[in-house]
Amino acid sequence: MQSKTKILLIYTGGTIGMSKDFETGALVAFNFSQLLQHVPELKLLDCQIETVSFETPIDSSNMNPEILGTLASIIQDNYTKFDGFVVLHGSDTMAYTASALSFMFENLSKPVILTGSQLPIGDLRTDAKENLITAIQVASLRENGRSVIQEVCLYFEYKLYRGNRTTKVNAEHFQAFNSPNYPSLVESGVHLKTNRSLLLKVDSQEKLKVQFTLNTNVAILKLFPGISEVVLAAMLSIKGLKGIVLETYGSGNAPTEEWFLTLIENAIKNGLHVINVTQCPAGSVMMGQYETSTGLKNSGVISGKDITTEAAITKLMYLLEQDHDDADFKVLFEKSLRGELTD
Ligand code: ASN
Repeated sequence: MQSKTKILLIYTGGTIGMSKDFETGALVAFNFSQLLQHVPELKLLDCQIETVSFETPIDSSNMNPEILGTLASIIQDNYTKFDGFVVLHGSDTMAYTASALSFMFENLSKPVILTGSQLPIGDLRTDAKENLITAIQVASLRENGRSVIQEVCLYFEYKLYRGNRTTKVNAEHFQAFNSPNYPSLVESGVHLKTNRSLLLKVDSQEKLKVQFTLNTNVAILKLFPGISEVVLAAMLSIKGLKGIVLETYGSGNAPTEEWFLTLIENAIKNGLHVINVTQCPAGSVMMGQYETSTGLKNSGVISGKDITTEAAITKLMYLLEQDHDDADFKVLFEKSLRGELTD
């Protein structure tokens, strides 16, 4: 007889795991060993679930590279024991964590599904139960002895997305996430509909490689009409800065004023990696399409193509921890490592 699929449920914090103290009305983190009692439906699932909780659950606004490293260790330490992982996480920075984990885990052949909710699991109108139950079901999908999903994903409100393609788009709707440049991988309705052609294909012969650290010598700068020379100069001359994500207009456009281009050009000559990402919610950077991006292209600015800002900043933090010369760095950034951009 085939043994049941084993899923490790990791609680990091966030609204999903909080319950209302009916005396004070405040949201408090509940003891996660009682999870099965809170969601009796989990017993109906055809898989074996074990749970582990952060000692101190966090609101995801407090997520940082050190805690990401801890989360990556929990997954790696349990990698051979379990068939899939469901990470309960606050929604605020979930897209960043999903992006970061996708880079930190190379040759992943098991699902790592992040989910959470807008309302606590104990709330009458909660979205937590559906998100949790379906995330576990998706993580349990198997075929020919292998997991169907072999990448880091985010499940929210009836849709499974590639994690590094997501962005949080709404602070109060149950539909809190979107994946503007890549379709959803699974849709949950009466049936779970998997778009197989969209899934990341992995070479199952390759061994899992985990990078536990991320470089924090990075920044994000969003352009706006009126950005001044002193602001740009100050940002680009931050001590120790190794990389910056420049959120530009439209298809990667920026001012053509001489001071602007000279500052960018000199920063790149001095070894700074400058990534061009569009501030539009969807679409791609195409440097050279307009005169307003030709200067950036000629200066050696790296194209983020259709990557999200969340994936761009975490990819930058990931690659900066490795030893690449400038040319290799640009090539690696501009190609898809985990399906985060369209080549
Ligand atoms: N502030 C919460 C968090 O990100 C929001 C949520 O989970 N819905 O931890």
